[in-house]
Amino acid sequence: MKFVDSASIFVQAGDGGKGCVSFRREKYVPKGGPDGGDGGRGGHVWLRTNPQLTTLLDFKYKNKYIAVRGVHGQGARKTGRDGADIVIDVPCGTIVRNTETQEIIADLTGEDQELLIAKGGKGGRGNQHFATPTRQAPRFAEPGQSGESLTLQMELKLMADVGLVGFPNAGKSTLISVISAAKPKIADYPFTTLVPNLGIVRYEEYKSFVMADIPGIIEGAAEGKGLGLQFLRHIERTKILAILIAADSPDIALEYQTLLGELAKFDEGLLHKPRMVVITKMDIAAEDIEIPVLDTSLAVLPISAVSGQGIKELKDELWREVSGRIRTAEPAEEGVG
Ligand SMILES: Nc1nc2c(ncn2[C@@H]2O[C@H](COP(=O)(O)OP(=O)(O)OP(=O)(O)O)[C@@H](O)[C@H]2O)c(=O)[nH]1
Ligand SMILES: [Mg+2]
Repeated sequence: MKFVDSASIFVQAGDGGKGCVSFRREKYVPKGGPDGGDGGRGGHVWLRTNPQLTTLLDFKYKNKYIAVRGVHGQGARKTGRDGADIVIDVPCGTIVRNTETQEIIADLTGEDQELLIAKGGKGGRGNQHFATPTRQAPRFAEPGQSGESLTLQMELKLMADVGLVGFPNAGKSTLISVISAAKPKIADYPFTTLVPNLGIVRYEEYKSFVMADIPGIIEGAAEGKGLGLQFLRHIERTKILAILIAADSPDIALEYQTLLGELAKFDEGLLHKPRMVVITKMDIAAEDIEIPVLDTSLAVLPISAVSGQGIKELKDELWREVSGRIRTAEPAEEGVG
């Protein structure tokens, strides 16, 4: 099983360059004053959120980030160059912990958010700074300071408004592909989606919301069946859940209960989120399909990604819920997302 939504990396900022010990040498001035320049600062290490990213998978292949040190100072008061900074791109929604203390350093939820995670060491001062009336020829300079280093534990909980939940093959990726610009892989076998996809759904002019498509879940996911429940962490912060069930399901009510059961095993709080049911693949539904009443307060929307049936109504309903314009009988519980 791939754990793409957590990763551990080591970051080390550069050390500062050494200050220089040097004395001015000019023609006719046999013994000039101290002119040793300062060392440059070591390179910093930054984290930066990149809305294009939806997994921490890249860190499986590269998990050490070491910035270079500052250049040492030189004679003639020449300051050494600073070491180049390293910027590490992470997805929005990355929670960063110090592995050693387990303390949360940051929850990077914004777009293009930057965080200085390891500070480069200051350069040492050159001997030009240490001359005094009684010590006109200091033969020493400061060393550079060490750059910070630490091991980070990162966990991703994607930032999205709507989370799609359903059995494999329910049509989650197909839905996100027709209502957003996301182009996920779609196929008629289970577990096509292995990493989450995010799509921006445009609604009228200037309005939009973000939808997350995650791998399918099956009965027993809590015990590790299928891809397990690890991806459910990505819907912990969504405002609402859309539960997708295919119209050709052998038992819609049972499928619904099974999904809720698995959600609850992962996090009871997920059941407190507002949710709706989307019956997909209506174009291949039996003529006499009867959609059972699952819950009287629940919106149930029949759609077909193929014919376009119900897509507009679904977008309307999603927008209403996401923008919080209507409140259902039960107030949406705060603090679970
Ligand atoms: N006829 C019809 N087929 C659909 C519709 N939506 C999806 N499908 C088909 O159902 C199959 C599964 O679709 P996906 O979108 O990959 O399903 P998924 O829920 O993302 O599946 P996993 O990623 O495996 O969890 C594909 O063959 C789709 O073409 C629909 O509205 N009508
Ligand atoms: Mg899929």
